[in-house]
Amino acid sequence: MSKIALITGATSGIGEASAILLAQQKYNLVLIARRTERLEQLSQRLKTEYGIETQTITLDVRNNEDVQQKLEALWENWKAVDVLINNAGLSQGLDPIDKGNTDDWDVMIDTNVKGFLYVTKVVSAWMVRRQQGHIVNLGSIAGKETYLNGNVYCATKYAVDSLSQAMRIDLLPHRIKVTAINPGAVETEFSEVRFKGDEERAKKVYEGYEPLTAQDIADAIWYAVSRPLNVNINDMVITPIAQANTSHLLRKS
Ligand code: NDP
Ligand code: 8X3
Repeated sequence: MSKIALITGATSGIGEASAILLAQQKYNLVLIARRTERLEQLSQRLKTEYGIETQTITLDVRNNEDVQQKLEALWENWKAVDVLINNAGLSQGLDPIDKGNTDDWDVMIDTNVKGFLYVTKVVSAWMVRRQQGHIVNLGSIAGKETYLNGNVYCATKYAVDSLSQAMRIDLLPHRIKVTAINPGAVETEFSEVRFKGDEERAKKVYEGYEPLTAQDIADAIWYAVSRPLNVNINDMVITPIAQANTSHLLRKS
């Protein structure tokens, strides 16, 4: 029987690349994000190219009521989720703490921490029922080390780091694996979102070196997911060769 993975933030970047990779591995997929058209296009593509089954859920993970209602509305057979990829997340703004936009702070905290928790609560309960499952959380090197003006985004990813450790403890009696994947610079829509559509500024983030691709991170996720049952990959930090940490990046001038 095919396995099932539920991926949040499947319409772009790391989530989309993970969906494609898991479809290649014949996983049936529950694809979640806010942009319905993109979800439908991806779903059609994966069904046609890889012959898998999919469910799409247009969902803003910040809305706890919707998260509960829309996830619980899935047919029972779709609740046998083997792999949850908690990937939906974003950064908004890059300002010092005294000049930060509090609306941006709310969006980051509500999405990266609260939304991440809302989805985890529902899906981990399904996993506990079956006494099996694997949760993969998208943290960041920003959750290992703070950088200039990263303040609130970094704090949300520190929260993901802490909650990954907490989940590993709480879910230990239920044989549920928890993996935290912590990438450095990956060229996706991340910087365009951070800079609110300013493509020029977003492009500059990746200039002068070769950033990671979403596929590189999907490969790392697949490595963790495809280990034997007795092996759990707890934590991975992955950077481009040009990046030592959040503030040391070697760019060609
Ligand atoms: P993208 O912007 O390319 O993708 C983000 C995804 O999250 C989109 O599919 C978006 O879909 C979804 N999303 C955002 N907000 C919500 C929401 N409220 N509800 C549901 N879905 C939402 O960025 P990445 O692929 O780079 O980012 C994926 C994860 O990886 C994030 O958690 C990010 O913090 C993390 N990360 C990224 C790094 C990078 O350098 N790119 C490095 C380290 C970690 P939609 O807009 O359709 O809802
Ligand atoms: C994304 C990586 O360094 O831009 O989490 O914060 S960074």
